[in-house]
Amino acid sequence: MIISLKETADKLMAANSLILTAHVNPDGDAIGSCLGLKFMLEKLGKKVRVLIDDDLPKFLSVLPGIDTIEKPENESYEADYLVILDASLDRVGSVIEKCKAPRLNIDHHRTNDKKADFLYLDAKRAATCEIIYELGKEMGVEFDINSATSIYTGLATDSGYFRYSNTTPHTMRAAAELMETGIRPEKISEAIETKDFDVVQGMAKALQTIELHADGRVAGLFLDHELTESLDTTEGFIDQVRVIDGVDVAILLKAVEPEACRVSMRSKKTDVAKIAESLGGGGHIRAAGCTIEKPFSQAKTDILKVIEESLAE
Ligand SMILES: [Mn+2]
Repeated sequence: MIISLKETADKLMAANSLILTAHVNPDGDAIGSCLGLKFMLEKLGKKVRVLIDDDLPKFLSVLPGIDTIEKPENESYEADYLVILDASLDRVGSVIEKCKAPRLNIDHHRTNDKKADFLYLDAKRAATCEIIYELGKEMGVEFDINSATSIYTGLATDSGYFRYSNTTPHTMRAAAELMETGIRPEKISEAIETKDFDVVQGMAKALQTIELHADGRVAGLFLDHELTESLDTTEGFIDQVRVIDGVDVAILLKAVEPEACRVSMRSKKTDVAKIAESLGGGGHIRAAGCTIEKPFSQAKTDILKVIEESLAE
């Protein structure tokens, strides 16, 4: 059932205990929205746990409360609601089986599968954290340095530090208001952008695989299984590709298994959410992804073919 922002706030306020979760392979928005909402709900006296069925990326260790995030154990979890943030139900791993509470889904992905018991979806928002900010206002919770740091992080990372086309005046007003709590954006971005030496070396290796296709309108990094295995992270790699002059669609393809490749896409004109959806994935018009259950070279051929057929004029 689709519900309004107010109904979402009412449900959260009426609950006593909540379990919050977000997608596997979590990013700044997934974790920022879990922690931001957790801090606000705790201020209202709620019992809140955050369960993420994955390892947390090191670059998010700057976030207050990151140590309170739990990995689901082999048990079942009780709560008044399971709140799924920044994803559809099928992207949260084993949490969905381990907690049978009514599903309250809060998301900004246009491609949300709408299978939750209650869904608040606003695809105009740059980040789920932008919705969490609105929920804070709706619930009348005052932002403090902890909730503001978490929410700001999601706003900043999902909007490319307020540079991508999803950035709106509302996004910037939200960020400005959060800044009033005393958070320091330069400290947050510095912490998030800090990389270990071997990560930068890995990026150098990955960048050597760069290829141009479709008369320079498509560019990609194509990481075979061996190279993918040797890398700790590929966070931010695609940004090195999307800046190339004349490139509309940037791709990062990683062979995460011998027979499965994960594809991320960014675009300037082409609707990559549509391309991702046609391959069983999802996302946003300008940033989307999917998994192709095929070996590296076949997956590469397939994705390039689909993209070249879908390029915007
Ligand atoms: Mn997001």
